[in-house]
Amino acid sequence: MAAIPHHRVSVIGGGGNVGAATAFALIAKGVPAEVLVVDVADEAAQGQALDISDASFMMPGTCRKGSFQEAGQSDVIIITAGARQQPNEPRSNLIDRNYKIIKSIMDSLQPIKPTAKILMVSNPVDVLTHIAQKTSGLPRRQVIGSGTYLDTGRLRNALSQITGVSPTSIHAYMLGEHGDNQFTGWSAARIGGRPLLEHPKMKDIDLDQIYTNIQRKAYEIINAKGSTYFGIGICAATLAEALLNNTSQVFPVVNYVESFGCYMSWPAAIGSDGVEQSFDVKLNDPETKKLQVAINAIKEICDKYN
Ligand code: 6V0
Repeated sequence: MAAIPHHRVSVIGGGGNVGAATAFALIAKGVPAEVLVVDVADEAAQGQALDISDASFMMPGTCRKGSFQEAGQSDVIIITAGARQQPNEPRSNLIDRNYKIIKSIMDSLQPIKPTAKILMVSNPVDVLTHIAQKTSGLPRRQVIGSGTYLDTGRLRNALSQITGVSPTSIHAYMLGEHGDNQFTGWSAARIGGRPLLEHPKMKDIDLDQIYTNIQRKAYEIINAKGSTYFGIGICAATLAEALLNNTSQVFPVVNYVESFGCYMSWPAAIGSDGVEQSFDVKLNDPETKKLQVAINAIKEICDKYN
């Protein structure tokens, strides 16, 4: 029998689509961790864990079904539990349904390991990250959300097709809320040390159309197959890897930004203590207005859950 890896990552809601895709991505990426699949739907958790464990035989990670108590003692706790969007339903509609679920999960996880990091994925992810921090009792820097990381991946893929440059070499972000109040930080975007919008192939590009395509993509996938999970699965696994391996990579994740006074999808360096640094992105005036709209929208809801 293979040795049990030193680190433990638990996926709460792992019986569902996003949780299973995340657990699978952790194994397939070669993250050397014991991955626990945890869910109130016990049989679904068992089925996903058994299936994913079949994928682990040549990889450094292992996978099994786990309990809430074991999950509370994990190094990284990923939350994918809860209701998902129905076709054409905005993410913000999920708040009441998912608030109760997140609160009950935090109770079930107690006592939570003081050094654990929580990664929220369930929607609306900005507000649920705030609720997870409040109800877990962990410091703010140890509780983050996947936020606009997935949207940023969609943006970089689109820009890569236009410019011919790898998505990993395009420094452009979707910022704000993972929802209707997100916006593109065009003025801060860079490629090869130059402003992205000065790239010759960006000259005649309709920027609003790129934004609209990114906004619509989740709805397009949900309408076609019921839910989205592969993209977010790899995003969540990559963030967990950064937390475990102390990589200090910069991601647009939901983190508490002191100058805004709220959780927000904003670039932050992620390491083994959680958020190591948050950055002061220079935006132009129209973008700053969009940022303020996102701050107001998130604060208005978070204030109800203090
Ligand atoms: P799903 O396939 O219905 O899975 C949800 C799982 O949660 C089910 O297995 C439930 O049994 C489980 N669950 C419910 N209550 C609890 C509880 N109290 N404790 C443990 N498990 C519980 O949904 P899916 O996986 O498609 O979506 C899950 C969440 O991810 C939803 O909130 C989505 O909106 C959200 N997504 C977030 C994305 C992002 O970019 N942040 C992207 C896609 C989906």
